[in-house]
Amino acid sequence: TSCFAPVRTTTATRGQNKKPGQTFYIINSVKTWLQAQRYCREHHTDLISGVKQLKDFKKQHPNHAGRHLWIGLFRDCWSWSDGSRVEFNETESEWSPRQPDNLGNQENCVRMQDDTWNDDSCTKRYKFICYEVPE
Ligand SMILES: [Ca+2]
Repeated sequence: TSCFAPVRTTTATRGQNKKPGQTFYIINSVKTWLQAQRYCREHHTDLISGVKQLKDFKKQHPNHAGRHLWIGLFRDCWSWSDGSRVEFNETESEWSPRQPDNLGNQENCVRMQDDTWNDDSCTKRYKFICYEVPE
């Protein structure tokens, strides 16, 4: 089951000073979730993180529905890749019907499809969304 404890990672500062005007990049190269996180941190800022970013992304890219895209949400208690606090509750989250199901007890990362979330195996390869904050 999911858990909504505050993030404890040492990267927590990455997401604390999010500025407006961030840019989103849909990376059309399939990677595992960890590879996707590394790519975003090397080339941009991080995987898309937080309900507000997902809403902004939806506004800026209304035609992405139906694609499987890694987002920054993962389970360790659920956390966002950039250390943003997990601030959604069950009513604000956008899980697909019957998700998260943690199928096979190995689904610890989250991808998006049709604007809803599905936990999936972190080693599967999907395209993904990075964000970048202005300097
Ligand atoms: Ca699932």
